[in-house]
Amino acid sequence: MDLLNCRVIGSDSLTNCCRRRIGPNVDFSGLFFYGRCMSENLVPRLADTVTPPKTRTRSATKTARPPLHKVLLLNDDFTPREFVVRVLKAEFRVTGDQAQRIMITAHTKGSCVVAVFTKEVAEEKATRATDMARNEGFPLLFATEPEE
Ligand code: TYC
Repeated sequence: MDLLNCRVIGSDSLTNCCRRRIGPNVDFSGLFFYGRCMSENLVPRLADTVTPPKTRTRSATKTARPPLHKVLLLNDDFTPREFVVRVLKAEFRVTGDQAQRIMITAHTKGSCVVAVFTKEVAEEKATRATDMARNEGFPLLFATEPEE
């Protein structure tokens, strides 16, 4: 008998059924068997008793990602280009090349997406970068908006 390998599933009434059919000296307390008939030569083997793992749908297990927000750099006519580059490097950890390209894009197009973060991080970075400019008396502005 390969009882101890059987998976614990089912109900008390099935236990009683096993005990009755297999014999009174066999203690099955705590073991519940899956199936209809439990006479000794019909005791299920491991392969028969293992319940297949529940297949979950993708939507049930998927963890929702937090909505992302863009940080935008807005152009103005007064902030020096070098200062914009310095703020970008300091607050957004971009390279000099990347900062230069972001700055030129905002300068020519009016605005540029700097990076994308969770809402709180995007707002904090935009505020810190804008504050850096205010502290130096420049009107440079960073804004945030939800990503589509
Ligand atoms: N337009 C500014 C100038 O010519 C430079 C600048 C670039 C300012 C990008 C803001 O987001 C900006 N001095």
